[in-house]
Amino acid sequence: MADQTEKVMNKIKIGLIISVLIMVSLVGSNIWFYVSEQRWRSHYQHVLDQLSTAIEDLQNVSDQVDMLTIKIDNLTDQVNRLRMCAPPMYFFFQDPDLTNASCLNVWRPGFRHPNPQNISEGNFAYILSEVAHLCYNETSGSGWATASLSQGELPHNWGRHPLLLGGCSQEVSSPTPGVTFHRDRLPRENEYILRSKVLVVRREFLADVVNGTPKNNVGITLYCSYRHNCTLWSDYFNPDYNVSSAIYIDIFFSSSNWTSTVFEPIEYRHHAFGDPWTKDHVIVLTVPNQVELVGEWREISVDMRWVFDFVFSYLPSNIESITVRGAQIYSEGIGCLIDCKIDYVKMEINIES
Ligand SMILES: [Ca+2]
Repeated sequence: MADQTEKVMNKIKIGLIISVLIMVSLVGSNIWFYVSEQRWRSHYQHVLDQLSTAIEDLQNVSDQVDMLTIKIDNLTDQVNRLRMCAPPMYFFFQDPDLTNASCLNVWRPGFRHPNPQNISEGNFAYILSEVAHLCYNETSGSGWATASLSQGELPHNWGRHPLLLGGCSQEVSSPTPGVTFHRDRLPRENEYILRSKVLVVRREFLADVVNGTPKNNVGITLYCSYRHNCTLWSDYFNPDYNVSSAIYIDIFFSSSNWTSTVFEPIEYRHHAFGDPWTKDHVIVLTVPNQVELVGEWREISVDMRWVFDFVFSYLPSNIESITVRGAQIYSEGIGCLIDCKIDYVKMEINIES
């Protein structure tokens, strides 16, 4: 009987020990879970705090960006207003009376022909006795050729000569890489005048032209870079001719073509995208009352407002300004000889207009 009782007691003891062990395990597990959860909660809260702080910082930055944007807009308005009120800038030529005979000085001579093997004899471009002498003798009929005197910066790295002048008047002007004219802020009518004095010495037929007729011009080219879509400037010195980087404004003082018996005047008015060599804009206009006769000095007067109105009417509307950077006076022809003299080329301001 005692043995049985002892056995029962032992079972009860074992049962109690197992129960105690289970209870201890459960309590230990709960404590571990509790501690883990507290740790996780603490970490989670820390991350949340960090994210909240980052969001606040970003919001502050965003507010500052908004304020800076408003300030930039205000400053832009002020700059635009100042531009509208600023005295106009004009460009002027160095040595407008063509007094400097040295080709190393202001006006630099140059010759151009698309087929170098056809460059003929008898071409010249120089200054003598304060007069420019310009002649091209295009004997091949194979391409337009030019004899010129240039100053300023020419496109495609063709030449960086003594700079044009810029300022409110010739007297207070100084060398500048360019003077900008905006489509909506052009000189007024009769305010800014190009004047020159020109003599056509000779025109002679020399060669037939395939799919054309012999032609010749005397005039001035204004080389310009341009700005489009408000911010982008043309890549003026890019040597790649497939990139449109410049605008040539060709103002002809005299233009004629060969009719098989005589030279007849032509009145050019056109725009081309891409001249024979490049993809640049070429805008061509002949002055009213152009020089037609050979052997007679003529004074030329051209209102630059008329020129710029013409230029911007032909350019795409996203080109809002042009910058005059270089110039050449020249005689050019195809299939003929064109010999001329130019006494002066100057820009005048009429402040009474
Ligand atoms: Ca002169």
